[in-house]
Amino acid sequence: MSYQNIKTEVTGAVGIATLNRPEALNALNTPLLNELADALEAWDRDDKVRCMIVTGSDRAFAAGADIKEMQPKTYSQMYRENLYGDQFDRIARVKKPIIAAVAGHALGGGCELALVCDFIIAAETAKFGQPEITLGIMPGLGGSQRLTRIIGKSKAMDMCLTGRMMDAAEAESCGLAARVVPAELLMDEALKAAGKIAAQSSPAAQMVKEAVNRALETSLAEGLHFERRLFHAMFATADQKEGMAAFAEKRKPAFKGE
Ligand code: CO8
Repeated sequence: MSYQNIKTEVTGAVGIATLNRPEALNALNTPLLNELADALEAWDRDDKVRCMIVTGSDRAFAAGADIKEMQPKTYSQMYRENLYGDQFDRIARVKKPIIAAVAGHALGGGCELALVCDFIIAAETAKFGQPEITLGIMPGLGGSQRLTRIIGKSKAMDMCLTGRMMDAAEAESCGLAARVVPAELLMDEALKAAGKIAAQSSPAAQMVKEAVNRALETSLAEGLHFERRLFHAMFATADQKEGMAAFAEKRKPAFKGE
């Protein structure tokens, strides 16, 4: 598949999608988001890929949704086209784990793209923000919802109301970023984490993703019930037999994703 706005490669069992609109600091426009959703969905269907990374450049993960594309739109166009919304929904439905490897600016839709991935590994240079308010608008791709569930009301209000940026250290301390690493090690660390995930049972990794995401959507009692049902279901997989047999036999498991 050849793309114009992203670069893709598969290393081992890890699919890497690199946003590639350097002239616009990877601003997310419709063609880029279509390509990204297409690529991630294709890897979701491909048994050879078991984990994915979305990344940008040293300067910007993504400096937001494309302001120039949005500027002339009317209410009715935004509503009818659901601009960017369909692609974000498609990405949110990807079942395999996705790591966001973030360096530089992750602003507005860029921060929201990192949030729709499963966890964020940030370079020390990363800067997160929801500056929509400074454009006379508000977040529209999860910045008032996913962000609030992750960093809490007070910090989400601060980010969304003032439009200020958060550095990598603050992002890690409030749980937005899972880890912070030196910029030059960002892809090494992301690949190491992705490789580790890809080496596990693929059904187990996908069910973990589903269960953790469910925690953001439901009550504790419902979430615990859902987790328990998935846990029981794992005993129908060959990978559960293999993982536990390997432990008992003091050897490495060879998971087949079955
Ligand atoms: N959209 C379009 N173009 C952009 C964007 C963007 N979000 N960000 C940067 N660019 C372009 C600039 O226009 C510039 O292009 P040109 O050279 O043609 O003028 C080029 O990228 C480089 O940018 P700068 O010269 O500004 O680079 P600096 O290093 O000086 O500044 C910043 C970097 C601070 C990141 C600055 O570019 C900036 O403030 N960008 C905008 C950040 C922003 O406001 N992001 C939020 C956008 S709104 C949004 O994301 C809403 C999402 C919800 C959509 C909901 C739909 C349902």
